[in-house]
Amino acid sequence: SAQKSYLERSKLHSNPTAKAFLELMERKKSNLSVAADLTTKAGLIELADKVGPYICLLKTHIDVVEDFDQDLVDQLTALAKKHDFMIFEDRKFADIGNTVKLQYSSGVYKIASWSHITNAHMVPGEGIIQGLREVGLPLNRCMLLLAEMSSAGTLAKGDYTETTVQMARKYKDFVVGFIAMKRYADQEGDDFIYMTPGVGLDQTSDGLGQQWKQPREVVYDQGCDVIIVGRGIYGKGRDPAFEAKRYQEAGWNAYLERIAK
Ligand code: UP6
Repeated sequence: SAQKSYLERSKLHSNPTAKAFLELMERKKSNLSVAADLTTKAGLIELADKVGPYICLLKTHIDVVEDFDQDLVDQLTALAKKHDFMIFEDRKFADIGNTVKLQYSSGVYKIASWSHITNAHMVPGEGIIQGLREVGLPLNRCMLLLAEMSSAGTLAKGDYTETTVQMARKYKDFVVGFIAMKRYADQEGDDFIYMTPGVGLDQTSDGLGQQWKQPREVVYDQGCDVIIVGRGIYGKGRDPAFEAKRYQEAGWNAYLERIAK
């Protein structure tokens, strides 16, 4: 499906949220997700409003926000409507099925109530998908599996990555894609959405293991669908709206080039 347009893919997708997401990407001409890793509510809302016009997906780490409250969720939800983007809480669940059910539905953050997409590690085995699916499927949510990571020395590779892909195939109604560094070979009926973090136009590493690649390498060479960009957009001295536009163009042009291959 690397050669198909997001719109063509949306028409065939069985998960309603993935379908709506692919449509949104095409409508907005954006395959950019901003990783909004800010620690205050005001900062997060301000960033979401500034980059909103350029993104398809706002990626949050809600547990780093010091003054989290329900009003933050309400405001993010309103901004998602205003600017036409979806929300992805990058929770990286990693526990047994019963525990992740509680972490996803309950507690301070009630992630399932507001986040269209979330994700999980496969370390615990397939029970983690079953648990999240029980909560998320009735709410029309969907999830990604972390098949690979962007960081140096990651253990998510080889057999681990392969088994993760097989598990996604088994729960296709809820698992709609991967956090991955490259697109994997399609099997009959596959249409996974590939989202790739570790993207930056100006720098290649952060001194803490993060490795940044160019948008074109990710989307054109590796065939991934969504570029996830954090500090390249909101980092010190940067103008987030200006940078978001720059990454939106880079990501979209690489996609147009890819489907024209
Ligand atoms: N992230 C990665 N690599 C992964 C998975 N997730 O960097 O393999 C997440 C980080 C951060 C964002 O948790 O929120 O993507 C990357 O931000 P950056 O562009 O500022 O490095």
